[in-house]
Amino acid sequence: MKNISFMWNRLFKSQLGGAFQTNKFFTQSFNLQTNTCKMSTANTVLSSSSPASGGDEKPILYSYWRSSCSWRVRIALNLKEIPYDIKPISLIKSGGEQHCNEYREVNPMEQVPALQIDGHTLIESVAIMHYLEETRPQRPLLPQDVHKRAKVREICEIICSGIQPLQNLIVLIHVGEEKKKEWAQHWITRGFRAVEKVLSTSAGKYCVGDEISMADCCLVPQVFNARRFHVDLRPYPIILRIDRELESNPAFRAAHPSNQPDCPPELPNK
Ligand SMILES: N[C@@H](CCC(=O)N[C@@H](CS)C(=O)NCC(=O)O)C(=O)O
Repeated sequence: MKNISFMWNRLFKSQLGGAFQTNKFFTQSFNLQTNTCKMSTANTVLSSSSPASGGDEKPILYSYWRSSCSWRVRIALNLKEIPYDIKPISLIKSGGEQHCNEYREVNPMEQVPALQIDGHTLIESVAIMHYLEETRPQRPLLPQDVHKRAKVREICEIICSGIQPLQNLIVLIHVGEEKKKEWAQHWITRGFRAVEKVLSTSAGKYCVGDEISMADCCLVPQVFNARRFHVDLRPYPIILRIDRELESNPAFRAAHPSNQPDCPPELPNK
């Protein structure tokens, strides 16, 4: 059994440089055999320590490099400086490892992400981000102000309920190869029109004011998806500005698909 460890510190040093390296030591490790959906017991045994302490064991994130929902959680973990291990679940290999019996025990929705943390297995990216926010309040992802919080949730909801599910892999397979691009473009465009409108009153430097929030964790991966489907983004200048602003943020960059252990070597910039 061959283990590969990624010391993100090295990545930060080689690719990012600067501020994020100090005392931030993200170790993402994965096991080549997990790509066949065999999960090592060593990695699934978790500490039962209290959530507030973060437990002794590193959380394990079931993730796929190009999954926007996994990416949201990776950003949140990185922003909160929570070290974690990644178990890649390939959404395409052998018809999709998310559908294998063993993974269905982890996530009965047969989707990524899932997070093992504090002795629990959590699914649903937004619920996971809220759990992290409530148990690890450092570097808050929700504003104090209740109106601003509502705006953050509004943007998350448009993206996570109104856009992503409609262009998810399982839906696109159902729509068919011929129509899938047009289908995805239609729903992303419709949702982005709404997001842009909300941002026109909520945005500062980021989606809501000048602090990075959950809304930004959701927006950036969705912009990546929009580009994948060749959506014309010119009508959305605020979305584009915020995406550009966050492009160089170390927590966002480390979470980027091209920096994931399961990103195919021939696709580092896709
Ligand atoms: N509401 C779920 C959606 C998860 C989801 O759609 N994940 C996608 C990847 S972004 C997936 O696993 N798709 C696999 C499939 O469609 O078979 C969440 O936010 O976690």
